[in-house]
Amino acid sequence: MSSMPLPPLDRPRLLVVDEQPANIQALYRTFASDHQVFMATSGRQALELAQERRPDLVLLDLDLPDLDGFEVCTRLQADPATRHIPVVFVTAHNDEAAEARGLALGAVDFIGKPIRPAIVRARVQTHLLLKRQGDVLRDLAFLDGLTGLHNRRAFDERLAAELRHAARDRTPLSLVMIDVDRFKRYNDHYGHLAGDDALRQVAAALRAGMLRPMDLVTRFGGEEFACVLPGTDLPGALAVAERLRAAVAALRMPHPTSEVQPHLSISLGVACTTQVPVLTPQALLAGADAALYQAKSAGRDRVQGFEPAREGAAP
Ligand code: GH3
Ligand code: MG
Repeated sequence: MSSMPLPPLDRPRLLVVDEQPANIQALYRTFASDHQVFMATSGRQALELAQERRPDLVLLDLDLPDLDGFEVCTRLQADPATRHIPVVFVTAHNDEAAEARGLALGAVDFIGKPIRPAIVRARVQTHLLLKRQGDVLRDLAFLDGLTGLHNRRAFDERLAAELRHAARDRTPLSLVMIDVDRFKRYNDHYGHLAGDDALRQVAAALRAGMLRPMDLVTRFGGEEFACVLPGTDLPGALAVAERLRAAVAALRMPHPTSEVQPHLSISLGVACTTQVPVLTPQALLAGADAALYQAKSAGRDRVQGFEPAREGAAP
């Protein structure tokens, strides 16, 4: 997997939380030359900045004017968006009970005041390195090893999250299911390694076809791919799907044993939240799957939109 890019090494982002400006200044001076430092003087401000800025580490005092440090740590841990941010308590309370409580709440370290800059720096560097390694592993768990696209797990998570947004904001969301045509014959003709390579090329073409930053294309499994298109209605999604179909056809990868085309082709099924009675991943998937099945039976190498059965219509 030598082609898997590591995330760029931006300057690490630190959030320093302390009611006393003098303490903040001391930590700022310790880190500002090679870190991005955000500063908060209250618990609520700390939580807001953690959401907005997604720091890589929080240096957190226990004594704050509103929520205490324990409470801030608890709330950071409770939110999936901030759970992975390591919290280091920096505090004058150097009693055993406070330290034990902080660590039990999920803090990674406890540093006593007054701070000794070289020691704080060294410990923070260690926690930042662990955080970065954790980020890379978490990212890998959501990537498909063959194509480098996001995997089924990422698809499930994103679809569930985007459906919640769609319901809340009353915006449409579309799903595109994609299946390579006559791929078994391709493998039989060229061998599995060539088949793998073809899947990589298809994946790259699909990825290049995602033009909006919120659009996601994933390897759903085998020779199936799925796109989540937030904020996209059915006509919009049909247009995206047609663009993807054309992009894969334009690769002109020879497929002499397919009756569909002399080159590798895909079939696509599209369903939109506006078409399903309940906003569940299952309902949307069933719609897109049904459409894909129709695209296959109608001759493959085509896009088919979901056509929900009308109420009262003959079966
Ligand atoms: P259809 O047009 O109806 O979709 O026909 P098909 O041959 O594509 O469908 P079928 O489901 O019969 O076969 C899918 C094939 O995809 C069989 C399987 O070996 C192949 N396949 C699935 N995953 C991979 C993979 O990761 N690498 C390779 N090389 N082949 C794969
Ligand atoms: Mg297939």
